[in-house]
Amino acid sequence: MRAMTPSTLVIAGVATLLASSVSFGAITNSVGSNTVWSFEAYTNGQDIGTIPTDSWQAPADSIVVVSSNYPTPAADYPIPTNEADHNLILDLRADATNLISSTGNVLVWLDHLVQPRQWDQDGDPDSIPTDAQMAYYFNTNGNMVIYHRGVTNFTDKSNMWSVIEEPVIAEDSWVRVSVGMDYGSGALDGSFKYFQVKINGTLASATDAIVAPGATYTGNGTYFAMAYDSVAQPAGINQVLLNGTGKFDDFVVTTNTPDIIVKHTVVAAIPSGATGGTITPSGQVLVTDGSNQTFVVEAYQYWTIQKVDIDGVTVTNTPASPYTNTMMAVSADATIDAYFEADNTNGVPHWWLVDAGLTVGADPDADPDGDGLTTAQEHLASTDPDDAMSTFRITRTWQANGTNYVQWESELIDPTLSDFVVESADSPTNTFTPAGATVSRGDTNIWTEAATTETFYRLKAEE
Ligand SMILES: [Ca+2]
Ligand SMILES: [Ca+2]
Repeated sequence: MRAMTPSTLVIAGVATLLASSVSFGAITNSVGSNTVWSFEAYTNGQDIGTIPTDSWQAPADSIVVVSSNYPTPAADYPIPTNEADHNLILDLRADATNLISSTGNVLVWLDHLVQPRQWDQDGDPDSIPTDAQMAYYFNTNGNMVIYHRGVTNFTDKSNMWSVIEEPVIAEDSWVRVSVGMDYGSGALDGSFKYFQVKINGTLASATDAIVAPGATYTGNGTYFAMAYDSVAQPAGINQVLLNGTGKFDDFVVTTNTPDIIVKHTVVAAIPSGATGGTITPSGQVLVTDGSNQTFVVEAYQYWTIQKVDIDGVTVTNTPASPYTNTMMAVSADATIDAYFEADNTNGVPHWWLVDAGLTVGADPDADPDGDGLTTAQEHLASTDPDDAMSTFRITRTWQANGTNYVQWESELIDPTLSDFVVESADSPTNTFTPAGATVSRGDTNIWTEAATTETFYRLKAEE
């Protein structure tokens, strides 16, 4: 059996112990004991290619156990989503081998998690050992591609690669791959035996796979003929090869059918730049395949839910808050985004009026503090509509070391408004034009530019 996640991780096992493998280690892993590598018992940073009793073979520092939290950012080592306990995973930095003895077992499952790199070379990998029984890799479309013997009409017995159309695995996603090597079922015309592959729990199907061992050829089944002349060899796996680089975890070799729990990631978010409420739960939410997941969107006081999108498609506009959405029978990764809008009068947000000490019903066109600016204008200028001393004006100018400085003050800033614009002119009667880059709103705003001649400045606030 041999599998590949390129740039690639190839996980492979071959029918017989290769002569070359004798020189670098003896088989110490027996399937009879349901061999498991979760890597949780190892030390962070440990090179397991140096532990002879594990039967992992690789150049030094090639197969290193790393913490999912190391190094930062953790995104470099994301935790697999399919299992609960994943503090440590295997970082495969070069080809590695594991020696396994499964001789005498009629059905052997190799169950594992990989974060594959996609094979971006022209054509299929061509370095598959001649005695490999099975191999796989992922192509640039996110499809698994399986190496097996062709059985079309039972006439073509050359090895081939089959693209598995579904499911598609997103780049950088973890995927659970379970390969069942069936050494017990009847050999087809005495030439070869079969295997099945589950991708995140779903059996892979292909035109060149048959519906059952020994069945008449119809195609579009889930049983792939093993590559190589498996019947002529002792039934079993001796070697698993991981080719290329990638992340790998929870490798189990067992005679039991794996208990596969597939989970999907639903990312629940208030998109960047949006504000005004909450979505619960939020962030990356793991949902067991086929189960339901409820999200609650709630607007803050003085805010309204504008819309909720699932996978970029709006599922509701201005629903009452709180709004509850239950994703039914989740079968794939998804996103849910909540957008909010501020309750307002003529564009002046009610939350801003309340923050300013006014009421939700305050007239935006009134000037309660008598500073000459309406409340709507003070909103635009980020000044206090309830304080006559707070108004839109330059508070200080000075010149130093060949630089002109212009300063003004803000408070009660609505973050959705644009930056301030500073305009300049040679004389107050000339046309003012933008003086350069805008100034983001802060408590104290200072504009500078190289002093040339005498210059007049004015401030502008925009929505
Ligand atoms: Ca005013
Ligand atoms: Ca004022």
